[in-house]
Amino acid sequence: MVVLTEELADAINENRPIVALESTVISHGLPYPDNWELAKEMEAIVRAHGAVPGTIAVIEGQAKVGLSDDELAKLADGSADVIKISRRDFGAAIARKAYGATTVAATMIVAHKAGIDVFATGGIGGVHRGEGWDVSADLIELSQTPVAVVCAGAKSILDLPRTLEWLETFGVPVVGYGTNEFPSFYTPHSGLTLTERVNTPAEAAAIINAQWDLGLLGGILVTVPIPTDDALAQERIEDDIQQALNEAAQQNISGKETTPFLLQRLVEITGGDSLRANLALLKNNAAVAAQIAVALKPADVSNARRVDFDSTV
Ligand code: PSU
Ligand code: MN
Repeated sequence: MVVLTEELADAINENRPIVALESTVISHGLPYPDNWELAKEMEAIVRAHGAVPGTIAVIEGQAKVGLSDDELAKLADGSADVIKISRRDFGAAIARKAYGATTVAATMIVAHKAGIDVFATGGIGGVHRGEGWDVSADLIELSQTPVAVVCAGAKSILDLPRTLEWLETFGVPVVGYGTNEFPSFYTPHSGLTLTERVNTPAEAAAIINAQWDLGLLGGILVTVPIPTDDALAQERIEDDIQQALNEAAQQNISGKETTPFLLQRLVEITGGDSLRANLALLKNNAAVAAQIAVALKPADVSNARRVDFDSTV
């Protein structure tokens, strides 16, 4: 069962626009205290654009939407042992009354159970480079859970052509927001062309609505390029990524450790430049997601798709 704060339960019952936010980026994607400040800032940005933020995590075995300051701090400051939770990990984390930070996949699951249609994150997981068959559960979730995920594409630590192919195969719409190109997280460019472009929140909302109205209840990816001023230089970041990937291979990093390892090494290798870019795109995505949530008119869509939520706290 999913537990909502009173504010979020009210917002859902009153069909107000809501934006879900994930917590793996807080616990495993960014260093302290930037992660704590970012979590608070993303919530504030969502509010400033007229929507209610719902940060999602597992707290002492409860899947929660909307966190207190104390709960957010526990996820951010390293004082608790926080598990990285994807679809497969919920049961164990809940049974053990653990703290868990939710990935894109896990955040989509909880958002959908609560009746939330829009979710802002940094970048989705995808098909990793190499022949190791490391494919993020985020992709599978996008194919089966009706939440619109606003992101800056996928990082070029991944195999972006294969990631896009995978999304096409499994029927996930990928929409460029003000771009015809799949953004590659730290830069607006990847050289990969998208089939759909929108220029306004209303256009994005119309596509989301139309897809779901037809009963195609899967995820929709809205990809927003990092703002130009915050973007990193393409060639340099590619070299740095290659270095991080080489180190991961040398140290036999695998499974769920891979993405956090690469992100942390990149922050170190770039002397903090990748961190600044990451923070900037997360805030930008929060603003775009809130505008899409406002344009989506939750009254039209959420009620039909709501699954269930439990008590309020
Ligand atoms: N992208 C980021 N920062 C992150 C992640 C992605 O820029 O912290 C997290 C997201 O929560 C995503 C997860 O769902 O990494 C993907 O992990 P994996 O590759 O193990 O599926
Ligand atoms: Mn993986």
